[in-house]
Order: sequence, then structure tokens, then C-alpha cells
Amino acid sequence: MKRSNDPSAPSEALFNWYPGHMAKALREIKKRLQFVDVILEIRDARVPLASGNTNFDETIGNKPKLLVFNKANLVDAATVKKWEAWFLKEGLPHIFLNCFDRPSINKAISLARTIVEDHHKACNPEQSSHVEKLQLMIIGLPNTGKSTIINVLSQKNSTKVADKPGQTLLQQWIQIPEHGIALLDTPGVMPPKINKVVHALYLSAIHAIPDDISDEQDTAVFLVKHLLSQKVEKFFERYKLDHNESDVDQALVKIATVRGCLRQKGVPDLDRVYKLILADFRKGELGQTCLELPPLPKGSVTVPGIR
Ligand SMILES: Nc1nc2c(ncn2[C@@H]2O[C@H](COP(=O)(O)OP(=O)(O)OP(=O)(O)O)[C@@H](O)[C@H]2O)c(=O)[nH]1
Ligand SMILES: [Mg+2]
Repeated sequence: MKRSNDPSAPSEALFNWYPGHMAKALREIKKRLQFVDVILEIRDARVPLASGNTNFDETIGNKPKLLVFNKANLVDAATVKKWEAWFLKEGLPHIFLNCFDRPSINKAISLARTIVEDHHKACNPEQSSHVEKLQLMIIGLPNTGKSTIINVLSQKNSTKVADKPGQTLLQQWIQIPEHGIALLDTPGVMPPKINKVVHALYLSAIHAIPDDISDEQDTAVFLVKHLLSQKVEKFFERYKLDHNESDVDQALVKIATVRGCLRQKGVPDLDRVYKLILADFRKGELGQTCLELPPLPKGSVTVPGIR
């Protein structure tokens, strides 16, 4: 990954990962649009904006869409509330959920149904807006939980899932007659271009980008900085860090010692520490946190260190 001291600096080519199946997946999304009533765009609740994809907007045009912020169980409730208020103000239909919680998945489906029925009503006020069988297409960045959502709804392992980007390589329809729905699973598609170093770090942290393409050290150091500055309690507890700790290098050495990531003569094995931090963060072992905060209203003054 190209380095920059300014994490918000624009960058030309941060990394190069856009496998052929993604370009094909985008074409297939366009082809299948005519067969679906509504799109569920799955994003990661830890990076609600950076886990979007401008290519999707161009591809799906004005097809009704519900934004689903999955993995919301990994974010603290207060920040979820802030984001909900922000998306409400933006007028974007959305839901934050943990897809292993069936009632919230059911709520997402009934929201999607309402969006479609409202759309029909607006287009054909004379006709019935009722939709007998709802056809949904699930799209999103890699590893956001698209296939898991389908498996939870169908209550079986209809599609392959794993905490690795690029699991789904082909589209697949899953019928769930008892819910009156059919779901089209699609492969994860990366955004066309990542303009900011910090966005590449977000996407590496949530494992939308594979670790062999990004840089484990950069991602782990970024996460430790974030967790230290946000004082995420579970992170301090898990690695027995002093609550006043603010130095990333000292924290990494302490983590190596506490978790036994040591080479001969007690030298910290930092490569193992980076892997450990990434694995723990992705499993939610380091506490609930959101990497991205809602943009401030235009014209407001930012106070360094506060946001
Ligand atoms: N904590 C948490 N983990 C989740 C949630 N949803 C999915 N996951 C995990 O996220 C990982 C990726 O899930 P997948 O369903 O394979 O993701 P995908 O979007 O289909 O990925 P691709 O097919 O590679 O694009 C798995 O390890 C899931 O167990 C959630 O709501 N909370
Ligand atoms: Mg999948």
C-alpha cells in the first residue's frame, strides 16, 4: 500500500485489487436488474460511507434500494444512533443490524417490501401496490455479510460464507417461499478507485481487501491508534494495557508480551502481533467501535482532537 503521512491525502493507486470476477459481477448485476424489485446494498456498520461503491449507484440507476448496515453489533449503540440520524436527514432508506439477529433481518425485508410498494404506488396510483413475491438482489463490497444474510433468512447453508473477501464468485438465486421472497446473492465488488489512504485502511481492517494485497502492519497500527485514542475499554482489558497508554509502539510491545508473541530472548514478534490484532478486531474481541464518524454539517467548525 502506498504510504502517506496525511491519511486523508488523495492517492492515485493505493493498491491494485479488482479481480476479473468483479468486473463480470457488475455486468451481471446490470443484466439481472430487470428481474428484481429492490436492491439491498449491504455495507459494514463500522465504515458506513467508505463501504459504499459509486459503481453501484451508476449500475442500478433508480431501482428502489435499502441500505443495510450489517455487523452493527460491532459498533457502540451511541454511534449507531448518530449514524441513523445522519442517514435519516439525508433521506436514505436504511437499517443498522446484526444479521445473526433474525427479527432485525425480518424487519429489513418488510422495510424493503414497503419501499417497493411505495414505489409502485407512486408510479401507478390506480393499481394495487401489493407484491406477491418479492425479488431482492443483495449487493455490496466483499466480506460485508451478503451470503450470511441469505443463510440466516433461509435457515440453511444455501451459500458459502467465510471471513475472507471473494467467497462468492457467481450469482445465485435462493428461494424462500415461506417469506414470499427470492434473494439473488452476488459476488462482492470493490469500489473503482480508493482516493484516500484512510479509506484503504478502513477496508483492510474490515477485511474487504485481502491481507496479502494490503499491508498488515499499516492496518494493525492504524487500528491500535484508533482503539487507544477512542479508549475502547475491551481493547485495554484484552491486552492488559495501562489505561494511560497512548503510545502505539509501547502498546504493541506490551501486546506481544501479554499474548506470548515473542522470538528468542524475549524479542517481540511484531508480525505475529499484527496478525493477532487483525484477527481479534474482526472477531469483535477488541470491543465495539466505529472507524468512521458521520460528516459534520456543512460550515461547522471542527476542533482538533475532538473528532
Ligand atoms: N459480527 C458479525 N459478523 C458477521 C455478520 N454478518 C456476517 N458476518 C461475518 O462476516 C464474514 C463474511 O460473511 P460473508 O457472508 O461470507 O460475506 P460476503 O459479503 O458474502 O462476502 P463475499 O462473498 O466475499 O463478497 C463471515 O465470517 C460472517 O460470519 C454480523 O452481522 N455480525
Ligand atoms: Mg458471499
